[in-house]
Parts: sequence; structure tokens; C-alpha cells
Amino acid sequence: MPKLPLIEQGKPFSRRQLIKLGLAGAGVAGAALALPSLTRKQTQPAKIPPLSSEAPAVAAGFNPMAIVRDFDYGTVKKENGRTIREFRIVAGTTKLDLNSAVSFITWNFNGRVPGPTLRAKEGDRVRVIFLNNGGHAHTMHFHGIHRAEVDGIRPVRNGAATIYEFDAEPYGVHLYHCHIAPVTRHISKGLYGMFIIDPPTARPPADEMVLVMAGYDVNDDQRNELYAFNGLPDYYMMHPIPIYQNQLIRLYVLNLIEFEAAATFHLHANFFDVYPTGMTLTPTQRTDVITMGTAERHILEFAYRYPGKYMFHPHQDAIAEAGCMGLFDVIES
Ligand SMILES: [Cu+2]
Repeated sequence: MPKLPLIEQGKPFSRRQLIKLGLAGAGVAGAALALPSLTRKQTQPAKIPPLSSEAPAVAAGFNPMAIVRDFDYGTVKKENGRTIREFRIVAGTTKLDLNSAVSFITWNFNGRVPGPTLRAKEGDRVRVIFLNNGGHAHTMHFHGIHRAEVDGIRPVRNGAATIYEFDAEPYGVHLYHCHIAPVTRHISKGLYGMFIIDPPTARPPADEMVLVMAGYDVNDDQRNELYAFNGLPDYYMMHPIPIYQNQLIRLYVLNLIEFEAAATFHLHANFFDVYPTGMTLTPTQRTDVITMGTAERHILEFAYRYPGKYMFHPHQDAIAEAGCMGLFDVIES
């Protein structure tokens, strides 16, 4: 074994250092490693870092750092022995600075993009009271099992309201979005959100987060010029999401990028367990990149073994480099 030259970890070797190591001109063969268990199933409550005051809201009520762990369980009522979860959703418009050069009028639910992450337990009754103040006709179309009358394709004109009521089924990660044509426009303007139905027996405790990938067509050319996780391009690059080392992380990930056939989700320096559409209680796959068509969504679980900052992004790097990119900041614990 040659004497190791003094080097800094992660820094490129100089030619001289390579020669000393006997590596000049030769490829470095990687050793095959067995994959250890990634996620320790835990029973104690998840450790979740407090919301940082350094991660500012970018418009009134619009803070991607809050959105990432914000779940709306609705107002819980009992009617004839059944649990009713009542949600109040208002469609509106909000101006958002997507970056220092691009200001964009979003169409949104409850003043944020994505809309609130609505959450119920399988078998609950969901009642969504929808008021449209958005200036155009809009709807709320939910994925899930329900009657045609509440499928959310009948336009609700500006200033009007309606109620969508259905049973929460089946459990999984679902979504809702406006279904007025052209749907590409109504979705890429911001009218979408996640709809989580928890299984009858809760999943193990975890630091749970929502990441919705979407694009912005800022010049109406049927292409996206900018992309984002949870509404704002590059926000989580500027404000990394703090998580704890060795803590089970449960990501609810949804791809709602219009005008692209599919996008992938890739996590750096780690692997994740995949629960397709969130409809299983045991993972079906372990990988570090997963392909998702538009409206496809999954639960991804992982834990980080080492502290530091790690990127996540679609591996269509053009999409990542146009705003759909973020960082986890793994805090030593
Ligand atoms: Cu709409």
C-alpha cells in the first residue's frame, strides 16, 4: 500500500497524487457492496426539525418550506356515526415571482401552489366545499373511486360554489386538479394538489413530506420554461429541507408536469423503497431513480446514514436545471 498523499476528501486528485497511488492511466474498479437495510422501522415518534425562520414565504401565505410538511385533515365531524372530513377550497389567482426575472399569475386553490394536501383515512366521508373565485370556470376532479356526479368535470363558473362528497377509497397517494379544457393550461397555471388516503392501520412513524413536480408555461407556447418542486423554482436549492440523520423519511411524490411524457425522481447518495401509488404496505422495489408518467405518484422511503447536503431532482437534467431541483440537509443526530 503506497503512503497516502495528504488529500482532502472529495477533492480531485492531482496527476502527481494519482501516480503515487499507482492509479495513473488505469481505471478504478468499484467494489461490489451488499445493500444494508435502508430504513429502520420505528415505533417512537419521528424526529422532525423545526420550521426554519430563514426559509421565507414568497407570497402571502405561500411558503414552500411550510408546504412540504403541511397536511390538511379538514374539519372533523360525526354524522350518523361516520367520520366526515370537511374541506373548504377557494380557487383564486395569486401573482408569484418564479425567479428574479419572471412574474407569473398562478391560478390556485387556497392561495398556494400546489393546493393544500388533503388527507383522510380510508372509509372516511370526504366533503369538499368548493368556491370558485378564480375569474374563469374551474372544477376539482379527484382521483379515487366515486360517483359520476362528483367527478369534477362539470364547470363551476366564476363566483359559484359546489360540494364534492364521496368516500375516501382506496388508500394511497392520489391527487386532485381542475378539469376544465385545456387541462394542460389549468394544471400548469397551478390548479392541482395531493390527496392522501391513509390505510386503516397507520404506516409506521416517519418524517413525512410532500413533493409535487410541475412545470410553468410562462409564454403560452405549450412547453414549460420553468419547473419546480412545490410551486417555486429552485426554492429548496436556496433553502434545503432539514432532516435528521437515520430518521425514516416518507416522501409522497407526484409528477404533474404537463407537456412531457414522463419525468424521473432521483435521490443522491442513497436508495429508496418504492410503494407504488402508495397502495401497498410493503415496498415492491428499491432504487435511486424512478420514472413517473404525468399524474403518477408514489411513496418513497429512505433514511440518510451520513450528515451533509444531498440533491434530489428528475434525471432529465434539463428539467432539473430549469428549477426542479432541491436539497436535503441531513443534520447529525
Ligand atoms: Cu380550471
